[in-house]
Amino acid sequence: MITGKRIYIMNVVSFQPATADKPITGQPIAGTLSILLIITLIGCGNDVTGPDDDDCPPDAVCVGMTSNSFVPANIEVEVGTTVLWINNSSEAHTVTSGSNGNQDGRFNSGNISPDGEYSYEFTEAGTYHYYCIPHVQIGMTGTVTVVNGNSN
Ligand SMILES: [Cu+2]
Repeated sequence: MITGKRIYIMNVVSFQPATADKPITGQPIAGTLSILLIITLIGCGNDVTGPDDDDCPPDAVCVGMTSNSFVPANIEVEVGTTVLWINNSSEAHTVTSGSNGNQDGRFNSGNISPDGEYSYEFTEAGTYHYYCIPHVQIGMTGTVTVVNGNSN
């Protein structure tokens, strides 16, 4: 019993230098937090999807949605192309045709939840402006320019 107590005390005493070392052991933790922060920032970067994104099917042209923008905002596609909007952000968005917050009635996705998608096939040449209803006032707008394909 007495030996056990002594061991206990020894442990407490030997624990003391470990506590003094805390700033040193704290550095790797801070480093880990920095790495996590960097990963988080890179993760935000991954929200930016586009035509080359892995989530984009080979037969579609894709536009990503960040928290406040379409990426890329302006695209040009050939007639008959299906454009797929992918919401990789943490906010709900809409893909609504029209400009300056005025719908033209051509298409409207309704709310697209995070991880949600919306697609629309453009069957006629022209310039199609669209916007996100919740975020149009902070400039979340885009344009799809549809051109006649080259007959090879
Ligand atoms: Cu939005």
